[in-house]
Amino acid sequence: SSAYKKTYGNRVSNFSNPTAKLILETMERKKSNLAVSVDVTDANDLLAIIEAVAPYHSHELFFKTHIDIIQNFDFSLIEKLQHLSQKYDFVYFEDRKFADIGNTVALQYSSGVYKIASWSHLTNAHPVPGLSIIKGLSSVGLPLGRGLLLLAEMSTKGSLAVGTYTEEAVRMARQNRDFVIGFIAQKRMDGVGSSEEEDTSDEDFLILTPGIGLDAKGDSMGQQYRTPREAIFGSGCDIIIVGRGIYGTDSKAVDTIAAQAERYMAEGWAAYLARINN
Ligand code: S5P
Repeated sequence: SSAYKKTYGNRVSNFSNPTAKLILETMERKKSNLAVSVDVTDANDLLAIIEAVAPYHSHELFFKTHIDIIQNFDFSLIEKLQHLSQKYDFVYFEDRKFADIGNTVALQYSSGVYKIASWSHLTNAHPVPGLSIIKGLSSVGLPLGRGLLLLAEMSTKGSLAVGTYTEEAVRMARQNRDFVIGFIAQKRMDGVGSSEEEDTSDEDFLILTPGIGLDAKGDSMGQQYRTPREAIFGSGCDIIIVGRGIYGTDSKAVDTIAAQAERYMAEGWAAYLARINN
C-alpha cells in the first residue's frame, strides 16, 4: 500500500482524528516508533520506569499501561502521569481491551475508579461485539478527541483473531474512520476485506504491533516475539510495543532499562528508514 512507503509526517493528513495526528507528528518529531509497555503492579515502579526512560533519550513515543494491575492505585497517580506526559512529550495508551456491549463499555471507559477516557489518549477494543462497541466508546471518546484501536489480530500462539474475523474488524474500522485510527495487528491492514468496487488504494490505518523481542522467541504462556525489523520492514507495522524486552523481569536498574529502550528505539527507527528508502 502507499502508506507503507510514506513518511510518518506525510501521513498526518490521511487522518481527521486528533490523536492519530498527534501520534504521527510525535513520531516524526522524536524520530521514534517505540511504545513502551509497562506491566508492573506498583505505582512507584511505573513512575520510576517512565522517569528512567523518558528524560535521557526522550525518544519514547508511547507508554502503554494496564492501569487495573496497579495494587496501590489512587487518582493522584493519574495526575503524576499527566504531568510526566507533558514534561516529556509522550502519549498514553491504556491497553484496556474493551469487549462488552456499547452501553457497558461507555461506562467502563468514562467512569469507575480509572476514568480512562479522561487521561488516556488512546485505548483499544476487541471487535467481537460488532459495531455496538465502537458506538459506545466513541460516544465518550470522540468529543474528547481520543482514538481507538481494534484488535484485528493477536500475538499469541493459537489466536482466534484470524481470517474473516480480522477482515470484519477492518470493515468495522473503515466505517468509523473518525474514531478508529488503526489496529493492534501483526501486519498492515490497508485494503483488507474490501470489496472489488471499493477504492482502498489510499487507505491508511496505524498498526501497533506487540510481541517484539530481540533476545527471546516467546514466554511460557504463549506469547510469541519477532524483531523490530520483521515487524516494521517485513510486515509494514508502524509502531512496536515492547514490554519485558525493555524493563526486564527482575532488574529495575535505571541504566539497564534506559539502554534497552534506546536499543529497541534504534532498531525500530532503522527498520522504518529502510522501509521508506527501500
Ligand atoms: O496481541 C497482543 C495484544 C497486546 S495489546 N499481544 C500482546 O502482548 N499485547 C500486550 O502487549 C500485552 O498485554 C502486554 O502488555 C504487551 C506485551 O508485553 P511483552 O512483555 O510481552 O513485550
